[in-house]
Amino acid sequence: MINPLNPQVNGSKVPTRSTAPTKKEAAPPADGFVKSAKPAFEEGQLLVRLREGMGLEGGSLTDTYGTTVNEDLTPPGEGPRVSDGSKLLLLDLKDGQDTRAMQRLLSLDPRVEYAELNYQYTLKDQGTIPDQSLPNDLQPSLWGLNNTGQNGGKVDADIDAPEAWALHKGSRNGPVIAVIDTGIDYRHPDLKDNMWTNPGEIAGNGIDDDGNGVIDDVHGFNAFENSGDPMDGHSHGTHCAGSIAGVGNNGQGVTGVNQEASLMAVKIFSNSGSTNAAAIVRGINYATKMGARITSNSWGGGAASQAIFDAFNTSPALHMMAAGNDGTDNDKSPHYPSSYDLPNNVAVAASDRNDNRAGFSCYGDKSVDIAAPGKDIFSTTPGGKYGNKSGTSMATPHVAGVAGLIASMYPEASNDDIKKRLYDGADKLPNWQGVVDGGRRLNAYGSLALQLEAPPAQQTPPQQPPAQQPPAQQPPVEQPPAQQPPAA
Ligand SMILES: [Ca+2]
Ligand SMILES: [Ca+2]
Ligand SMILES: [Ca+2]
Ligand SMILES: [Ca+2]
Repeated sequence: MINPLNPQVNGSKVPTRSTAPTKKEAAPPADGFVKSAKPAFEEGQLLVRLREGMGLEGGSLTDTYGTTVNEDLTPPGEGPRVSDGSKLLLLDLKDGQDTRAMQRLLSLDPRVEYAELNYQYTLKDQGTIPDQSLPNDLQPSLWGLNNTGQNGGKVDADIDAPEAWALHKGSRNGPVIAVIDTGIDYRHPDLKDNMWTNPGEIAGNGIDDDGNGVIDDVHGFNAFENSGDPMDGHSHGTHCAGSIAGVGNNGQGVTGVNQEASLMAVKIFSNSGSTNAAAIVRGINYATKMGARITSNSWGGGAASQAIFDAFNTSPALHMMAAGNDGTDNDKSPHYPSSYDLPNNVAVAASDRNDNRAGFSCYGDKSVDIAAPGKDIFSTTPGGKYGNKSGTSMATPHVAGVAGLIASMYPEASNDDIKKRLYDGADKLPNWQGVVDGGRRLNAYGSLALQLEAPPAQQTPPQQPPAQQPPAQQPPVEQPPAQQPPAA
């Protein structure tokens, strides 16, 4: 379905209210409105606004130029411009009159306020949002994915998920996204198809089939109880999981940032929401061992822990971390783990449906990397249910979701590549300047569409090397056949 609030038009030269007339070239118009280089127009027609006091019918112009009034298009209303015969007329030109030449001629006529071409506009079939890319469960409560101003929100205060889905919707064969939290209700009808399944584990046989130290770890790990069952008895982790990858387009509930994905449940908290550093490290280590590419960490506070730092630092994954809900400046009072100076973490603040900082959200020009929707977020909860939650906990899964989309669409992307896409593809918003680094608010489409600079080309001389050049020094080492590690 076409979204009527984001029409694609071309040819508009009219300054909008947000781009008041200036001498400067108008800034690129807001989302969706693109101006083509050579706008098309209706041949043989002009739109002419008469100066005040001219005849209602534009008859004097007809006398001068032989044009005829096709239609009176004077906008209705009380404005000063519509009083006293200041008419906007659609004029038909005489056969043989050149439209552009007549437009210039009429523009110079003292009776005419302006004369312009009758530009053509096309409501594209949403080149960036094909119909089939809009899942049937993109419901209005999901303002963070697509904000058309519903419920008092601001149009486009969102991550442009529909536009992103035109490029990539996620994949169940894609990167593993670990939700390091209170577990996931892996039986939730809007999550179960997007759960990671441990390929080496046979469910329910009481045997650690893949020898990873955990019995029957089919969809993840309960690091708190050290068991193979990460069922969520709390709700926080299930809610985060739905924002990352609630099953999209299945006719029920919600869609996540990823319509399809591979979600690993790593339960580090008890059902009452407590844990310790050891359980956290245990959980991170499991995610590392089992190949998580992205982790989502909607938790924090308390003491800095070198052990937790080291667990993250050792992991090759990219870790999204909530900035915290104390409403304070993390540059001044660090919040862990998001304030750890790691090469592979991203600290996330929470925005609201008007693109403002949620009042509870921690911030930090240097220590928080990006903002994302985190207030009044609708998502999955245990027992096949749904509900709203607010927090940087809810913002972080949006970033983890986009990181997952990036890693799925660009399987070779390094952590630095993913971070660059997240940061450079984000919306840079004035009211986030000085609040988070770069004033960034997550944009999924921008992150997927970003053109990364190609690596610098090898400066190889085109000529053949001189004949006398000695052969390249190769260590005369016989390469033994690679040792296959014994199957674990
Ligand atoms: Ca949008
Ligand atoms: Ca196992
Ligand atoms: Ca088993
Ligand atoms: Ca769904």
